[in-house]
Amino acid sequence: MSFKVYIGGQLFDKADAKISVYDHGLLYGDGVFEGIRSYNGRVFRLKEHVDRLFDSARAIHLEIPLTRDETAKAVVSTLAANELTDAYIRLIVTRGAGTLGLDPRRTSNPQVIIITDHISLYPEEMYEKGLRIVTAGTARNHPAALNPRIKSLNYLNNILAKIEGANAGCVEALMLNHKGEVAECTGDNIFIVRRGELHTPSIDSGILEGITRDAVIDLARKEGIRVIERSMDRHDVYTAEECFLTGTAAEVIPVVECDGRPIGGGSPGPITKTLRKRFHALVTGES
Ligand code: PXG
Repeated sequence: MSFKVYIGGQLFDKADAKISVYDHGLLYGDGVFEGIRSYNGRVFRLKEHVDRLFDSARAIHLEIPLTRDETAKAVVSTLAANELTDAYIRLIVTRGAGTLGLDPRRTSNPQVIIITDHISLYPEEMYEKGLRIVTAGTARNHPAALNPRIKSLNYLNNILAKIEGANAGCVEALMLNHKGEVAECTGDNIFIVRRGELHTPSIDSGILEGITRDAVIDLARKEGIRVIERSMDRHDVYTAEECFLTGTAAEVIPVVECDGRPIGGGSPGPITKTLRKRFHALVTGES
């Protein structure tokens, strides 16, 4: 099945969904994006994703040629046109076509692109048994260089870490910040359980403020679990009772080993399992 792609207000067949090779999104990774999901025909936290997109755009001085409301409506109508109910949505805004030079003032027409497709999930076995991860040697972008709060089209920082993970036989890799503290994984935020409480790196650890992360923090608090956002180091991960990752694609996924050290008992823990269940109920509208 080939889904129609939204570009600048029009729907195109996949084969005809094209933008200029002079687009600075391609030439320089100059643009921003969101990865979003819909469950049972309902887009999860669409407003939060659109708000983060607009914040990312503002931070790189990019004006999105739609209002927030129009952007949200474009996502919903693209899904409807493709008759998708459980989908993965990639919302992209590029700087637009320009000259072969960095200067964004010499570009015009930022492109709004919406791709919708089926979601490709991690195998069920990974949720049952948990992931092994390794620490990448590549540090997360320094916040004073490219702030990790910006979800930009330049993902090379994370891709380099992902390659290191793949070379070690892992689907995810842990990234430290420029101070050597735990930041996040290449496409997921990280949590640990310590003495029955949930700990996760704070935003000023240099991370993307994950929408799944926010939802899981709320769910944990509703369960009566204390949540602490702070700076963390690898000692915290190595000595944790439990560890899990959160992200739009992964949802809540257990981690059972980091850098060859088993975490807790080496299998997914009870708080992780509860939060995964609660998250699933939240996204599918069961609670
Ligand atoms: N950290 C980083 C660096 C991310 O890219 C998250 C955390 C989790 O954020 P959300 O808002 O999704 O809970 C992300 C999001 C992919 C893919 O194809 C990855 C993300 C988003 C969309 C697609 O691997 N990561």
